[in-house]
Amino acid sequence: MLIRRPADYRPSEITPAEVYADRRRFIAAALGLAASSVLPAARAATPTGTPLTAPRNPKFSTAETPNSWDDVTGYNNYYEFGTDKSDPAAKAGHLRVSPWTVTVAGEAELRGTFALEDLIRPHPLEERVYRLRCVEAWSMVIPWVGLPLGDLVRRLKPTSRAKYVAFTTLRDPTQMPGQRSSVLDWPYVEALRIDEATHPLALLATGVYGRSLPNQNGAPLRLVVPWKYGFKSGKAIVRIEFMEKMPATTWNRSGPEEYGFYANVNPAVDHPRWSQKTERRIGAGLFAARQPTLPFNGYGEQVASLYAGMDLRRYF
Ligand SMILES: Nc1nc2c(c(=O)[nH]1)N[C@H]1C(S)=C(S)[C@@H](COP(=O)(O)O)O[C@H]1N2
Ligand SMILES: [Mo]
Repeated sequence: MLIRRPADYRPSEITPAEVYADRRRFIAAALGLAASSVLPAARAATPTGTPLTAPRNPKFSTAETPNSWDDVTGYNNYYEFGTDKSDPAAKAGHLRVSPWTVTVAGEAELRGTFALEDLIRPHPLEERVYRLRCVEAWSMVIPWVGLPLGDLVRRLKPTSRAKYVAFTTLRDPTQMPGQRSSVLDWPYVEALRIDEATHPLALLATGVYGRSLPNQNGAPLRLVVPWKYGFKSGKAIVRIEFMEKMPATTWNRSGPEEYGFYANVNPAVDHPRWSQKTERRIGAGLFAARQPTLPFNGYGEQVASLYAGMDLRRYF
């Protein structure tokens, strides 16, 4: 026999795609890098998810080259599934993201528990290519698909007492193994001031790369606040609560000296344990130079006025 058909191979001769991908991620994780920066992909990455109709909004998109599908979906922070960058891709796949409901509570006229589709249906989706700057001093460029958070907030009609809005992630230790550890207080809650939430740059994402979100990126609904450190952008949101007082938030509770409520990207305020002046662009390669971190992650022209007169060293 000259040419062997796939059925003729013994299993031991084959490296399944998943094993190969896992090996790349494992090597990458050991080096603290994105998979794509260590070994070339065996094949063109195959995007998953349902295609979404979402024209790009150039006004709110960076011209920088987006990170690869592999980087965006293979190098993640999502402590509900473990603390390694490769854990979410390996472990979030089984999370049931449909049906999904979101409860709107607190200081708003339109309260209640809504099917996700009913909550977002009136809002057209658009694509926005945003920089993501993690507090750990790495960054990516990600083509999100979503709806402006402000449009939804206005539809929910916050009362005049609503000064903050909190976003809560699903709490379900049977589906989220990381929640069986006390690495953070569960559920994950992050919040914004109401004027931050209604800023045109704040996005509620339902997709990435033109398709519905992979679970590791926060399916079926996650926040994206591009001028803040990534931890403010909660994933798998089940509750939106309007509040008069500033709520306690997960990362601020876990380390108040290290993670402020505002968490605006600020190269002038170092984390107590590392500098925030520069960042490593994931996927840029092992020997690429670090790049300077910009105030408000480069979105200062749009958002700096939200913080006029505030001491950003104190309110970090
Ligand atoms: N529920 C939840 N949301 C979360 C996190 C998390 O651990 N749990 N990690 C945050 C951090 S630190 C970052 S940098 C971003 C990463 O988003 P990405 O994996 O889609 O790039 O998600 C944020 N949202
Ligand atoms: Mo992060």
